[in-house]
Amino acid sequence: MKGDIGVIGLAVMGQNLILNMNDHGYKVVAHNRTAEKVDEFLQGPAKGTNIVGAYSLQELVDKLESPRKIMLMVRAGDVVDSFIDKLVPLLDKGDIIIDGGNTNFPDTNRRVAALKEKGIHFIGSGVSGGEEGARFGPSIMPGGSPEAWPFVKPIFQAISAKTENDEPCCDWVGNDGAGHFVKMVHNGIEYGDMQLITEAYQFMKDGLGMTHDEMQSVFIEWNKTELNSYLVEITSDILGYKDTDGEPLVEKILDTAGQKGTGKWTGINALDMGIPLTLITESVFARCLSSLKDQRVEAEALFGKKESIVEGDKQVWIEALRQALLASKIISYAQGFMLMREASNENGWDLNYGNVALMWRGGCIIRSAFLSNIRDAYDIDPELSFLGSDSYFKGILENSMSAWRKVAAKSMEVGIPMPSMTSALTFLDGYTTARLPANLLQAQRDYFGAHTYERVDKPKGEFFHTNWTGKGGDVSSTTYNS
Ligand code: NBP
Repeated sequence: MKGDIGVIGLAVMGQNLILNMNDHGYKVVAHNRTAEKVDEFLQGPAKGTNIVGAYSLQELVDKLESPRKIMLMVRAGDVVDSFIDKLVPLLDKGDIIIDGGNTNFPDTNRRVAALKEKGIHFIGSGVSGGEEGARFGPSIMPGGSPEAWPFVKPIFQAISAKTENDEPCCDWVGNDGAGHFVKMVHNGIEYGDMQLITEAYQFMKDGLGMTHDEMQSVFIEWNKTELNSYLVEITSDILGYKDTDGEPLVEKILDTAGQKGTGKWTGINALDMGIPLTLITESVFARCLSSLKDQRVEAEALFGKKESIVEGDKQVWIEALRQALLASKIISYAQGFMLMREASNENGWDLNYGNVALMWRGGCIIRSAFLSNIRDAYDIDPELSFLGSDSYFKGILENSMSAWRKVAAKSMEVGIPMPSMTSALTFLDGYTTARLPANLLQAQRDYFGAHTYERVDKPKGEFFHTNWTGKGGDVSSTTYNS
């Protein structure tokens, strides 16, 4: 009997996905560049299963049922192109290559188009959930050649995470690089969620002087509220974890955050598309700032250490912080969905935002109860342009406003950096202001560069230039927007 699917790449993700597929009754053929890893896998975790090995790409291709489905779980970038180049001469028309790595979506756009010319279908799929997700049910976000989806769907939906209603956290996202785009936004949102939690931690630790056990209890309680999520849950575990000397391990970890690029890509795309994705972008910059450790140590010595004491009833502050965190999180998701909407319009992907929320509901790092409410919001209005306008989320934003402002103001007053919570509030203030000071900005542009402006008392699209000093000419610049 031939194999149902081949997987190339036997590192943590590949091995665990294969074992997951095997558990669901699929016969998997496993290959890896370094052949010894195939043997190690077959004699180790795969021992006693139906998984078979292939020591060359030809052997892999020969062992697969038609149309062949070959999933790459290798390092993103050139390695994926190199495997595609080697596979194509061995494949038949109608065969399917799947890239399950963290690929930047323009690469997927390019690969779908290039392989289409050769009659090969290509799927670029986000896979989230790390090692445990891959093994027992990840969130899977596939996009690419739609003709390939019916062949891959049963396998992917079987191995994916399920919601409490047993719905698979995997569905077709859209054409071309849509799957990898949605995975990129997922990762950007993950950056935002993590940064917000760290800001709450710093406020509690430095501002309120709380112990780690106290903070752990707060996160345990928060996890019983609308903030219920995987990241809040693991934060409570981390805060309670003691090193061998009985002290909290988290305080012994160097405060410089790493990043692998997906948050940065999300920010770059937001700038390219003109979407104010402020919270995620601030979260990426917060990681960049954290990495300037030596400079920060010098600067603290130069400026003096801040005494960031927050006075007042601790319980009142903790509840205010919870509300600020929840409201900021709504803004982060609202901005992320604005970005997806713009990308969907620009690329003709026709994204289903309720389905995206459903795919993130289980298996992935940002899984949370909250995503069910997002799904409901898009069920009510599939074209919702701002998540905060949905009645459920609008209610939370309004109820949290006073506490959110207090936390933001206090953090500024005592010098606790909270870039994401404060920028989220500033965004909402801007978004809900019908008249912003951009009129003055347009006047400045026209003053120094004859960039022209539109008038509130004239039809849109009519442009005016004023000779502000009486010295300039009357020639205006062209009125394009980049
Ligand atoms: P890695 O990203 O560490 O990749 C390891 C695999 O890539 C091995 O099979 C390795 O082969 C192969 N490889 C490398 Br590295 N360089 C190669 C080359 N020049 N030619 C051929 N093969 C090469 O594995 P991973 O952490 O399992 O992740 C796989 C993909 O899934 C990545 O794109 C990753 O970003 C993504 N992802 C990872 C996670 C996670 O939590 N780790 C979560 C979600 C998505 P070798 O054994 O011969 O060196």
